[in-house]
Amino acid sequence: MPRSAVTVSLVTDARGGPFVFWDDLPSACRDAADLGFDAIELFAPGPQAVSKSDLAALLEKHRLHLAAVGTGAGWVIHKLSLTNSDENIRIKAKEFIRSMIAFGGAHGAPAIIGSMQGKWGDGVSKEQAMIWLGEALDELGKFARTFNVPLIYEPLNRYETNLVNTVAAGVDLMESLKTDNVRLLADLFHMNIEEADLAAALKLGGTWIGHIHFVDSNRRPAGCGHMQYTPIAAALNGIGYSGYLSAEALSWPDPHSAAEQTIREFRRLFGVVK
Ligand code: LER
Ligand code: MN
Repeated sequence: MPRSAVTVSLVTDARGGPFVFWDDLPSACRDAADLGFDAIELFAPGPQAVSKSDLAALLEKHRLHLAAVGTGAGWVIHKLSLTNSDENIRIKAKEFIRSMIAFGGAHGAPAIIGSMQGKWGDGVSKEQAMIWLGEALDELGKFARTFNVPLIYEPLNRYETNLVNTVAAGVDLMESLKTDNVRLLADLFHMNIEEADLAAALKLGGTWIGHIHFVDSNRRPAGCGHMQYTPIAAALNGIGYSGYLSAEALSWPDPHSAAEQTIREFRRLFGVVK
């Protein structure tokens, strides 16, 4: 049975981005718990954003899990990427991601590599970028295992990366790795741009799929665009998906309404009453 999660951003520079709750972690946790979410997904500026004990206390108080932590701040704030032509930047990108793996891992949550994958071009060939990306995923996936969590890798749409845009390309990348501790994130917003058939892509992803960004075609909360969720839910049930459906959506029309809309749609699709 899939579980529900909702995003919280503590990254000021990401304002306007697809996150439901913003800035105030305690009140986001209260609202998420009151609405009946199982977990929050945290987008933080770095591992120091909230102490291990404060986060553990908040999660415990509200009976929430930590679904995942994003690493995108390494790109948004520090302009780091795993495929930059400068070796020093690639090393710093891996250090940042390691710190976020440890941050999430302390709460049983995996880290997500999305925008930190970077792009090819600017003197870097696609072949070279894919080699660097594969090596980084192997190294970081192995590190994540020391916390008993997988590492989550996210294909993005063509306007955000030119490396891996589809679930099929993501599966090829997963199968080329030495580690078996990396899983794919299927973000329905990116998939709506890139996939011919979202349900077929999810079936193809099968057990490689470890996390879902649950959102509508226009990046508004599920149910506020033209996404066809019935075949998506059937595909997820068909592959036995039991991970999170996490609302990485615009806080439209406002954070509370976006979260409420998401959990209503989640329950309608998966029939879960907490
Ligand atoms: C960005 O578009 C996205 O979907 C994030 O989850 C990854 O940085
Ligand atoms: Mn996403």
